[in-house]
Amino acid sequence: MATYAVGDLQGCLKPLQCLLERVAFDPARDRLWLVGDLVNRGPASLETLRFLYGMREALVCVLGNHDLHLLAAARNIERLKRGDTLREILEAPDRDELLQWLRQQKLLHYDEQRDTAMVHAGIPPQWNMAKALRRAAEVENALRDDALYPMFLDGMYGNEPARWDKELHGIARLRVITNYFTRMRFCKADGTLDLKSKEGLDTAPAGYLPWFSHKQRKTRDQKIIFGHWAALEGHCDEPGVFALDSGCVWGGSMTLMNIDSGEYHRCDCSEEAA
Ligand SMILES: [Mn+2]
Repeated sequence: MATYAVGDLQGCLKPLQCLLERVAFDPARDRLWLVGDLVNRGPASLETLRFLYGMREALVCVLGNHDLHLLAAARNIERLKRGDTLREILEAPDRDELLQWLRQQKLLHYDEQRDTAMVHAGIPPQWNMAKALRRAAEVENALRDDALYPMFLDGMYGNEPARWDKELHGIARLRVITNYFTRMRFCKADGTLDLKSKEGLDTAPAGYLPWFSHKQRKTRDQKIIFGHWAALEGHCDEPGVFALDSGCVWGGSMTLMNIDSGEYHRCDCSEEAA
């Protein structure tokens, strides 16, 4: 049995299949961790979601910003933006089954045995793992709760509040938690977010650092696997922090990592560029 993690799929199925073939992945034996952003922008979002659903017993999955956007667009089609490639999912006969599965996924996964976490964007420097898991559970609970679900999806958009405060409540509280786990790149040591800069490390606004670079980061003793930040091109110099988004949908490559051996595999995505 082997356990792998793969970077953002964004509706690119062929490179995923290329990687799974490369390592002779067997869903009855092996496990695949997904860093989220399973869909959108790429050419085959519906096919990708169906493929994953078919092997769901072998998966560990955390949600990305594009996955949450899909769930919100399923409630309100007006949420679809130019460049989204989600309509095929919303019009599919099996959409409810697929979206119901997606809705059950986590924001943060922590494997105690390996002392390894997986999250789409990152974990803010001021939270230790136990705290991060409790905060993630608040949003996971809202996603699963029929009464909270519409309130959450309608209210999750926006960049404020820019910083966590334990006194926050309601949708503002859920929004900042969601922004940390699914959208963060740069922040301050106290967790103040900048959600505008999306490029490489040299584009940090004054006073901000990549979330993983803060010296006092409370998760620095754990391994963390993340995606979301294509401009890093799959590289991160921070020990124990593994950036898996290598920009497949932008014509880069898709990255698969064997979590236990640290071995990397890449499949080219040039044909998948949207
Ligand atoms: Mn993302």
